[in-house]
Amino acid sequence: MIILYNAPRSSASRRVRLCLEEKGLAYDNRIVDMGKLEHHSAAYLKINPNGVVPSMLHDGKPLHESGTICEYLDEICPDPPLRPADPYDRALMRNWIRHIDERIHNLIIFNWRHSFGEMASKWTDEELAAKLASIPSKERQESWLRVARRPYTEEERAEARGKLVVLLDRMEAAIAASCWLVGGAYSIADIAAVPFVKRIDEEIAPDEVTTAKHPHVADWWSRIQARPAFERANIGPFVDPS
Ligand SMILES: N[C@@H](CCC(=O)N[C@@H](CS)C(=O)NCC(=O)O)C(=O)O
Repeated sequence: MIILYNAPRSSASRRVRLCLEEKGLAYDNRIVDMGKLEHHSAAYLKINPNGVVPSMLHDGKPLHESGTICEYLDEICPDPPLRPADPYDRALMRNWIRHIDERIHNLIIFNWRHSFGEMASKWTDEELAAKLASIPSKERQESWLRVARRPYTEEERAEARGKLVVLLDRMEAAIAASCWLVGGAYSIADIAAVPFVKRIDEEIAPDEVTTAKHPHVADWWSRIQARPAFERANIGPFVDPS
């Protein structure tokens, strides 16, 4: 039995939902209320010591890190395959996941203000200190401190936006050569990129995922969104319509 602890708008959660839906695996969808900071609760930290979503329980065994979870799912349920058969291509797939995890994911933290800005700005200093104390990583303590007290400046946001667009440049070259990111077939590398392309396309730099700017990425994005699993994985809007 699979239990997925996740949040609807979390990029890392979206990856795992996509993977589960591609595989047609049934799962118990447990929503973690990030607005209430449930992911920093003592009970949740027992499942995921990093205090982030998603986490998965498979037959009672906990697993965290969305890229790791997707690879695990592909191992326990190999059909349809979501990893290239060729070892070299499989290594390239892992490098895409690593690149996005290490260089791209932290760039969208400047947009936490949409989800958490109003709430966090109302915390008293004592409340903020108590909340920071329950966050396991220094890096994420800093992220919450920023959203509560020092919102990202327009210059910082512009810098992050620029770096996100570089992801599209890298993807453009890969997709031009192979149709998908790696090895000529849809894989966990593509799944890893989906939530970030969604964010770029929807709110960060919509004119970049276009035939004019990144034609191969734009075509890839249409093909991704046409997949039945995309619909089922609930990759909805990140920002509420105003
Ligand atoms: N590398 C982790 C990243 C997980 C992560 O950062 N999750 C975000 C949501 S996409 C989160 O829980 N943020 C809330 C926080 O850090 O307090 C993964 O891929 O699972």
